[in-house]
Amino acid sequence: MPRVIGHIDFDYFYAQVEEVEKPSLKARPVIVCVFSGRTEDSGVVSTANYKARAFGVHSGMPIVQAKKKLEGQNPEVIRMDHEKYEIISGRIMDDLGRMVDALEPTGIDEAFFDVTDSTGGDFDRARRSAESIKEVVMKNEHLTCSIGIGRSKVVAKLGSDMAKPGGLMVVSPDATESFLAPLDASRLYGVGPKTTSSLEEMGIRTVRELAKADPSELERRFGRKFGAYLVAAASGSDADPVVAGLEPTQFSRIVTLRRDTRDAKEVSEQLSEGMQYIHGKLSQSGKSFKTITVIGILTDLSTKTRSKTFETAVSDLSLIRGTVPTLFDELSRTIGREFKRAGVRVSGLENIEDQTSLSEFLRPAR
Ligand code: DCP
Ligand code: CA
Ligand code: CA
Repeated sequence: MPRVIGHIDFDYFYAQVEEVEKPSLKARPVIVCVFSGRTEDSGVVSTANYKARAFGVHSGMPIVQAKKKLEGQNPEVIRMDHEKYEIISGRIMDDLGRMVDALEPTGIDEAFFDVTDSTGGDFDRARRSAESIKEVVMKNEHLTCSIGIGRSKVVAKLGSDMAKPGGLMVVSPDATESFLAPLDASRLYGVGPKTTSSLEEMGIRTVRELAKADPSELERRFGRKFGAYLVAAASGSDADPVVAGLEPTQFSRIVTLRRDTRDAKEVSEQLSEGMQYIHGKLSQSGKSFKTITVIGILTDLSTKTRSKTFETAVSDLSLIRGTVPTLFDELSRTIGREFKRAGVRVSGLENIEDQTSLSEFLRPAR
């Protein structure tokens, strides 16, 4: 049975999150920026929506240059809010985790997944799974994403790249070879500028040429491991498995409230099960946490948070239950609207085991 591997990538992620929060931005160029603080405009563009990209703006471009390109276009310049994007990313990853056999996040806005078992190796069923994933991301977060499906990570990743923005590309096992052959080898996952120029020295530009190259020559040039990877990648048969995110960095739960409200007690009550879930996750994984955050998504879909950090890591359910209403109470005083959805997150995770061994270590020898 062929493997069925997917890659999902959220479209113009930071900028799209900002559009969701403020839909009027959709009609305008948006740049999300990291300000370095030296002068008013020093810093770089973190990402831009497609309206801004049409004028040649891209990630990593100095803000000054981007503004020049967008002169007269009424662009919206937004300060990057990493915390906010992390929260939304975490929520999507939680949703995805429930829909696939294994999920391996590889960045804030992308993940590999495996649906071999749940589709029985059937690529038509895989297409339908990918469509429902896209629907769930749209329904819960109002975001578009791009998905590629193939028989290996390399093929899946290429598929999502080509499907951008908003598309779905399914490359069945039969179609893999002809899909890969004409592409530039530099498009293969893991093939950077250095490898590309070495390949060019060997007269290799396309994947077709790479697939025909002498494997021992590749291994001699690039080392055994990477050489063998290149051979496999060129035929879309790289064997790297999808490894479920090994070390969690946070646990969170978000619910849609039964009605819009600003009442901290009402909100906290509806998160009661969520807190129990988080506590269960902590016990299961043997973790304690240092920071607890309450998350409020307001009726205008903006996300507001309030956190408390403890000096030492804790894990009691009663502590979670005690802290959440207080934080929501504080948060509700600062907002001008009601909560539509609400959540709790614990982060700064530590292994309870490490703490024990540390205290054992510190215990005087007998
Ligand atoms: N990012 C960044 N600086 C970069 C590149 C990216 O801060 N030089 C951030 C902002 C992006 C996010 O990482 O929103 C994801 O990066 P992607 O390369 O996936 O780019 P986008 O999601 O912005 O766009 P695309 O629609 O092309 O995926
Ligand atoms: Ca993206
Ligand atoms: Ca990405």
